Amino acid sequence: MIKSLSEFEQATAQAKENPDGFWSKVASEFEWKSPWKKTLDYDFSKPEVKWFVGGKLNITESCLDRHLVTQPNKTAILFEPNDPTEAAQHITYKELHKRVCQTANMLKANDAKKGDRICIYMPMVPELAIAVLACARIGAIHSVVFAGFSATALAARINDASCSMLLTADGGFRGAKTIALKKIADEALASCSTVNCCLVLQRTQQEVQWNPIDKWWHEEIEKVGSDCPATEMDSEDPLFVLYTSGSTGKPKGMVHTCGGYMVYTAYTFKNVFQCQPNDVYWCTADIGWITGHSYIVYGPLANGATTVMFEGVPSYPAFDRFWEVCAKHKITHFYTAPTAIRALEKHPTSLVEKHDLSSLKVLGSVGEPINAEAWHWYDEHVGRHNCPIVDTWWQTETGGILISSLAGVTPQKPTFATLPMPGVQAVLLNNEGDEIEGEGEGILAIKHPWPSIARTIWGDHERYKNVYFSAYPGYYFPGDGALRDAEGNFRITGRVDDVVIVSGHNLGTAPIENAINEHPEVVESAVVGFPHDIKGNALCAYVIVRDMGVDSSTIEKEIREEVAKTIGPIAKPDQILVVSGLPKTRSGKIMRRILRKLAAGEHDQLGDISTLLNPEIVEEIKRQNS
Ligand code: 7RM
Repeated sequence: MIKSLSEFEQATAQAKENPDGFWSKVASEFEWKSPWKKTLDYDFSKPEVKWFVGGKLNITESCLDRHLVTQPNKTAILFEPNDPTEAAQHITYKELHKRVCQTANMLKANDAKKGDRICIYMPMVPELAIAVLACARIGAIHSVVFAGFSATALAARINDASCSMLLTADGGFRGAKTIALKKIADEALASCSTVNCCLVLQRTQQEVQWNPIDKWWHEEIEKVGSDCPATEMDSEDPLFVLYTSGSTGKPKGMVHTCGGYMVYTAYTFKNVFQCQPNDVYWCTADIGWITGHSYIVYGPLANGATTVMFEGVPSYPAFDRFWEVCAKHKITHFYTAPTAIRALEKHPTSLVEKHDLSSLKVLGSVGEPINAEAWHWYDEHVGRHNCPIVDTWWQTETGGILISSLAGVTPQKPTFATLPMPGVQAVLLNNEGDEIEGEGEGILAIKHPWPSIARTIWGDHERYKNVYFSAYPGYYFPGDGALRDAEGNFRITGRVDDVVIVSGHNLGTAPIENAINEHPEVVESAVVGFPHDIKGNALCAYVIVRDMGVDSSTIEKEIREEVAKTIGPIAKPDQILVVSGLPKTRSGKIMRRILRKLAAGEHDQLGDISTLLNPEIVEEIKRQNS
């Protein structure tokens, strides 16, 4: 573990000078069945990336087996149910190992084989993490689909990867609601011909329809033993596919491989969060997202940490649920998204203050740029100015954190993700693709591969090349803009695809949103372009205000003044709509594609909005717009 700024600087220098030597040393801390012959083979022009070439392993041996010897009775997974009156579960490493092996045997007994794709559509219960690890145990490629997705979205993902099996549950609890997962799965499977077995976990005990390919999890698991040797995998065999939305409608199945993913997620977990042996680490994401894969399951378990799985939502039974759980389990590390912080920030601080949060040592943020107000609220009310905040920038495609401070070790700076991890060569490019030196603003790009970079898009290597390696040859292009201060700290400014040309001026919507968010009444905003007869495009700002009862014409005027002052009069929005919410993906990202259509008046061309967190907000905006 990196323990000081000078150790960090040393690691960064070593990794830059000799990446192979650096990562080879890191990788030697894990369980390998046989060593690799070459540390790295890559060519960004193809593109092709291979790490730990020829190495053989099974990731579950590093996540489970090796801890059996050293800490069998330590809690591996601490499960906190949706219903606060239901008992929490403490699953030790020994128990987890046993349940993973048993589940792996259940998959095998139902014909699952190495290389098969298995879709997992489950609520946030321990069996979800166990299923993921069971797939890894037998070398089946898991494809977890977030349990909030619709039947159409689920079917598209199952078909894209030709999954042969589906793991699901009768239903799931989410706040005051229950979600009929089996019913949605049935609807999806009606158009999925490759699936020949559906294993159903009982969670809600609700009634379900039964089809010939369905089997009850609890019956199947009874039939098998708990001895399951780990299948030998090549370092570059796929570990999983995870879908992420693209700029077109078709989701991209990002493929991650065994060796590099293990090494990098474990390395970044250890150094970013600085977990100590008795700490209790809680990442509030869902395992349906990359954050859950890397920093609920694989990263923490590879480090022998205690990782919390939370089934519920921040608002149930009340808006203090996060803080109640922190106090209950004496959480030391709390990792969440800015969207959650902003939602909670709207409620009285007494909801935070009434809980004893003195166990907290480190706070984390992920998913979008964290605005200054949310950062300070988090720091003051949750961290009580006593917890370093790690603002971690990364993507589904990157597998692990690329830019972040190391908690309490490297300096933090509000709204800045700060410095790249050792081994990550982040650069800023101008529009011509030349590197910008020193302080500046531009397009973020990465020069050299890190071990957990996605290797391809499932079934579409050409798209992988076009999206990530073609715009700026020789670099990985993540699609985000950034600025860098004199100390080399990066601040991610937002997606660079969100650029609008107004009267011939290229305007990034992210800085305009930042300016609008400076208004004390504004909680969150989204700016999009829409066609305009004279300007080509004009700007529409959707804003959420603290108090919906306020006089909106005053706010509109003040917002225009603020934007004119910080960016220039050209960036003043033509239209400002005060709304009660913004259409968001289930992981909290604003769906600008939908806002653009709404601003353009194309109300009937919104496409599939069923994957939204809050589809009802679309109706509200439509009404306001007409
Ligand atoms: C981990 C995750 C990736 C996109 C990425 C950014 C944005 C994520 C931050 C951030 C600013 C951050 N994967 N993003 N983290 N922007 N600061 N700390 O979210 O594939 O779902 O999204 O999210 O735009 O490209 S993701």
